[in-house]
Amino acid sequence: MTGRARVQLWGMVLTAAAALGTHPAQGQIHQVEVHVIEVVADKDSRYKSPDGGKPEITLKAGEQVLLRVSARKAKSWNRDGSIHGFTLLRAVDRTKVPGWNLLLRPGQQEFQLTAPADPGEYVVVCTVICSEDHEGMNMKVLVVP
Ligand SMILES: [Cu+2]
Repeated sequence: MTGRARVQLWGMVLTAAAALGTHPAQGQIHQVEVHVIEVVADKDSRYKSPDGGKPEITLKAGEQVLLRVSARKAKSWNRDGSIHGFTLLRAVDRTKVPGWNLLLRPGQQEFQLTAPADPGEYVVVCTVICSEDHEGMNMKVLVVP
C-alpha cells in the first residue's frame, strides 16, 4: 500500500504546492513531497486499506502526509456528528501525537499532517464509541528514520 501511495504522490505535488500557497518563481517548480495515505474507517469498526485489506502504514519521520480517509457509519456516533476517530499514539507510552487527534465525518475527508519526528511504533485508535467492537478499532503505524 505504501508503494502505491508513493506513486500517487507525484500527482499530488502541484496540488499540495498550491494549497500551501507556494508560488513557483520564474518557471521553477518547487516540489513539496507529500506522502498520500488512504484509509477506510469502516462500518464494522475497523480501519482498512481501500482494497479492504489490513492497512500497513509506514511513514518517514517528519515527512508531510496527506491522509485521505473514507468513513462509514457504524452503529453509534458522537453527538457532534463524528462517526469515528483517528488518533495517533506512541505505542510505548500511549501519548498522543500533536496534530493527529482527528474526528471523522461520514464520507471522504483529507487532512494535512506531519509525521512524528521520532521513529518507532505508533498506533491509531478510534476515539468515538462507534459500536461494541470499538475497542478493536486500531491499527499500527511504523515511523522510520
Ligand atoms: Cu470507530
